[in-house]
Amino acid sequence: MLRNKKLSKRIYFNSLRIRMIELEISKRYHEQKMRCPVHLSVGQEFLPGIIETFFDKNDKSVSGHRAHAHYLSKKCSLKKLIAEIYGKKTGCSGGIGGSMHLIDKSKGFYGSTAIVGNTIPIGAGISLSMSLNKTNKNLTYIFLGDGAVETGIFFETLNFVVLKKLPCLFICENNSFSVYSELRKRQPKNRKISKLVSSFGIKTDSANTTHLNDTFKKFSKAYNYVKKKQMPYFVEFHTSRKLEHCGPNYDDDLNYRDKNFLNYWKKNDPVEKLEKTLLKKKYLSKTEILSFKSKIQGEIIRSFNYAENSKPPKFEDLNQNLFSK
Ligand SMILES: Cc1ncc(C[n+]2csc(CCOP(=O)(O)OP(=O)(O)O)c2C)c(N)n1
Repeated sequence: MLRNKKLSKRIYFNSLRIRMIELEISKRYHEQKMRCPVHLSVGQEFLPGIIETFFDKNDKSVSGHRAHAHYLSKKCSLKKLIAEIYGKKTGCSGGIGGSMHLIDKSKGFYGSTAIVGNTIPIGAGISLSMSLNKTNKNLTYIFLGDGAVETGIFFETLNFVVLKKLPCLFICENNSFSVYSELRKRQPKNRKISKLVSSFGIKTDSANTTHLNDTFKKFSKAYNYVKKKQMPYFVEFHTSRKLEHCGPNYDDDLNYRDKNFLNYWKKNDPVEKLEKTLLKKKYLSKTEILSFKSKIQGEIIRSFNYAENSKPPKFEDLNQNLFSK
């Protein structure tokens, strides 16, 4: 990836954009105009930044509570995302879903929900319909966290997709925590999620998102495999969130995360690392970074203005979209 100047710059732009959007939500959250809980992806932007570059509108995605970056990786509208968080009718779910219930079927984003693990079987169902309809070679991304691996439906779905040979790509963002509980307190020591999954007879891989080239390579390999062979694949990406589990604040002072863990991710922040690498390689100049930032900031301001100036849904709108079409 880092040998390709244009591609690396695009991934940097995408990741920076997600970070700036999430930080703006965090900054404005205290105004109390966004009245839904928000699970922000600050620290976890690099992978969705890569995924955007593989965009195919006929591929589908499903996600969970921390879905802003996944929605944006499918090129869905930023204005509609912000309006949704503001509870406005112009939002991507008509303003009655909020941050955890995003959807834009026109771009292949088939929804996120708040119940951990809930969309995993939905993703398998979408892949099953792709396989039955013998549509062009497409795939479904199933985004999940390390916590969702502990749900029963995850294992039922793995069995099903292996049995039916379905084109789904599981993207497990392992940030080592489910709310305040560390992985090693929830699962046996030395267990690797990717190894556990491979015992189902599904191809798996893992990468640490601070290793930029390796992350790109592993994602690209998995994507091409599912597209070509129309078989499932699971990749575990190690990552880390910078903010609290839910909300706009930093909560490192609570000490539920080990100092060494936090320092490691502070020093190895993938977006900052990518920026430094691109500057060193002279793929990017400081002036270009400033121009990226001002372009993104302009889009962010327009999107927040759009949300603020939009109307809320009417009471009768609650009865809309109760059934899927
Ligand atoms: C079935 C269910 N159990 C518990 C919760 C409460 N809950 C919300 S997010 C979360 C943690 C999920 O962790 P993970 O899947 O690793 O995602 P992350 O928040 O780390 O991105 C939990 C337990 C829930 N929403 N649904």
